[in-house]
This record gives sequence, structure tokens and C-alpha cells, in this order.
Amino acid sequence: MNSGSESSPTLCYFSESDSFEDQLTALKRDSAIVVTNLVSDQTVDTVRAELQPFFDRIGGQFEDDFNGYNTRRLASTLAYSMRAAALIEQPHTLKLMDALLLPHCTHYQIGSSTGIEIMPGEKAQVLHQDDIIYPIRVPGIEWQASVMFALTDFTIENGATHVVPKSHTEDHQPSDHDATVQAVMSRGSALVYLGAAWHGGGANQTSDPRTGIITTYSLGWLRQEVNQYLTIPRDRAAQFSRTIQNLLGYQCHSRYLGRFPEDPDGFWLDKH
Ligand SMILES: O=C(O)CCC(=O)C(=O)O
Repeated sequence: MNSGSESSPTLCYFSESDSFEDQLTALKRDSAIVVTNLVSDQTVDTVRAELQPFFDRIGGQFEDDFNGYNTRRLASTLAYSMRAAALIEQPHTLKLMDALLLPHCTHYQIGSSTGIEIMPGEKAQVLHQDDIIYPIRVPGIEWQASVMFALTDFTIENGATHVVPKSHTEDHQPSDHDATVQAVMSRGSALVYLGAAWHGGGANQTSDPRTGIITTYSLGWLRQEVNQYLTIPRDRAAQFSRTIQNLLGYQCHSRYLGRFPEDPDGFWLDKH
């Protein structure tokens, strides 16, 4: 584990083999942690190569004041990259999600999985909390948490995500980016952050894109942020692992919520 001085805001960096309890404690305390080198360069290269033609063709579709006008985005990365599954079901990040979310649900799910390519010249994004899509908060319960996998190295200059450490209990938007730390990390590493953590994409002052995938995981009894049944065709969903299918929502929460009555086991994807 590696952290900065007490006086300046900081993020803790871990490797997967560091104490899991320490990682969880830091995540709950600081709003976010970085776990380094979770997936191989080969996986990163494959995911990026699969996404790139879609970034190039349709990445501009979500341009607006929030997303920026120089940032390309793809909603539901699994619709474009089969290999993105390796990031979304990465065992260590799922273990962190288990610890955060399973105390409050029997299963959690993908809320959204967004490919983000911040292009040269983009400005810093407004700081925000991802979980404001849900209209209330209950102290002590995380509605969702997020994992940003770096597909390029994230640097100060190319727009590494800004995070305000220890901000998940703050309702007020931080006034500027001064209180933030940037999640500088090598490709294949992940920034893991709480749903209420204040954060935002950075400005890209380099001549190359900064690319990553943010997947949010939400409690299984909440509505998913992005409709996974409609954005990922069913025949494509059927090609993923059972873990991914469950995360897409092809299972009941507990016994009854979201059930498909013809198939009480919840494996209806296989049958229709
Ligand atoms: O690109 C980033 O670093 C963060 C983007 C983000 O937080 C968002 O679009 O919600």
C-alpha cells in the first residue's frame, strides 16, 4: 500500500495482494482507491482494439455540457467488446463490490458500463456524484459503486480522473478542482470509487486520447441506470459467462423480484 502525506489530500494505491481489509477500509474512508495492474496489457489492447472503431464511428453521440464536446463515449461496452467482460467480471474488483454491496442485496448488477475516450483539448468535467440518479440516500448503504479501468496510462496531463478524497458524505458540490487528487495509474489498473464520491474526468492537455471504461455496479433491487436488455442484444448476451449474464440482470433478486414466471430458476436467457 502506498499513500501520500497527512496534510495533502491523497488516494491510497494497492496491489491486489495487499490486505483486502486495508483496501476496503481505505475505500470506505477515502471514497476511492486505486488497485494497480489488475489486467494484462494484452487484455487492455484487445478491449481497446474492439472499442476503437465504435469510438471513431459513434463516439460523438453523447456530446453535451456534462460529457464534454471533445470526449467520445460508448454506452454498454459489452455491446461493442466481448473482451470487456474480462474487466467487468474481474475477480478482485467483484470481491470489493461483494463487500460493499452484498450486505444490502442478494445480487448486484451492472448499472452502466461506459467507454470514455477523452480527446486532446477536452476541458475538465464538472465534479459530480454518480449515485444522484437515485432520489434518496440512506446513510450506511451504498446504492452503487464504480470501477474505472484505465485502457491507456492515466496521467495528470492527459486527464486522469479527479477524485475528492473523503467526499462521499458531502452533499455540496466542491467548488473547484483544487481539493481533488487525480487517479494517475498505468493501463490495466483500476480506480474504485463509491457512488457518492465526488469526481470528474480531467482535462486532456496532451496530443493523445485518454481511454477508460467505467462500470457501475448497483444493488440488485434498484433499476439499472442503462437498460442492459435493450442495449445488448439477447443473442449477444447469451455468449457471455453466467457471471456476466447475472450482472446484466438475467436473474431474479432474491426469489421474486424481476422473475420470469415460466422459469423460476431465473435462467430464462438460455431458454428463449
Ligand atoms: O472520464 C473520467 O475520468 C470520469 C468520467 C465520469 O465520471 C463520468 O462521465 O461520469
